[in-house]
Amino acid sequence: MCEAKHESILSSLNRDGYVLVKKFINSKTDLHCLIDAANRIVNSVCENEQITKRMRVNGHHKRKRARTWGIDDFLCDFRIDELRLLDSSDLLLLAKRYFSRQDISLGLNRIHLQRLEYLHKLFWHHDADRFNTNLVANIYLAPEIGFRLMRKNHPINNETNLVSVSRGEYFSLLRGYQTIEADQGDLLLFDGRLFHQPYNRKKRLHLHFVFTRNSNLPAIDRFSNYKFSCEDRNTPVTHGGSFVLTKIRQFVKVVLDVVERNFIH
Ligand SMILES: O=C(O)CCC(=O)C(=O)O
Ligand SMILES: [Fe+2]
Repeated sequence: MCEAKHESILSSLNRDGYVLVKKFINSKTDLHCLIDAANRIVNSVCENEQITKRMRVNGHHKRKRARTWGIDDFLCDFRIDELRLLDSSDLLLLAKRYFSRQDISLGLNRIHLQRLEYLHKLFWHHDADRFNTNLVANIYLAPEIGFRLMRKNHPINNETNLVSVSRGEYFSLLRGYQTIEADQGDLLLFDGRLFHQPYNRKKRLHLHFVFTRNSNLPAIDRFSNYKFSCEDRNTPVTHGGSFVLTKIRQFVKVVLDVVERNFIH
């Protein structure tokens, strides 16, 4: 990607906290290679409908095929030619330039998917508690409409802490958000500090990455099963287990936050 394009992406990102880069994956061949790779992984991970620790599932969707909305560490299953394709996509370079630092790495990598049409709506939340800590990138492999976020200058970005399940409910009536309308091949970059809400109604498939400072890596996603090894994460969990565990962790975090703010001086 040329220097002028990089500059314009970075300047939007610095101004608004997010940018939608149209046709980031411009070549049809590259796009199809990524789509095939993502579908291959989705099919193999979801093949026997058994939930593993790598899968993010939604508890309230009864139809099993609809439950999985994320697959962690998809890069483990990428072939070398597919990895090269991402390597050459300039994403890490953009992240380093955004942070103005060299010690930036890819932390979380996940495929987000939806194989049936229904409402996928998670809670409003931040992925980071300060600006310039996490840069989130989505590469869309299918058209997707609905992801919501607040521009950088929206006051709510500064007034809310990392939001949990219960507190998230209060934000369902928020106004003034941007709705992302992405086509195949587009890239969304946003600062993890922006308040955002995953929201879509149709099928979806995108690659999701979080870039961060090396020193933040173990803490990159407090609510994920990050500490498990790839092998361990492929083992099945009991019905809805990881979902329930996530909720409990989130709940404990809220309680600790409240105690810390009110009782510890
Ligand atoms: O798009 C999704 O389903 C989840 C994305 C997100 O906000 C997150 O994982 O923090
Ligand atoms: Fe998020």
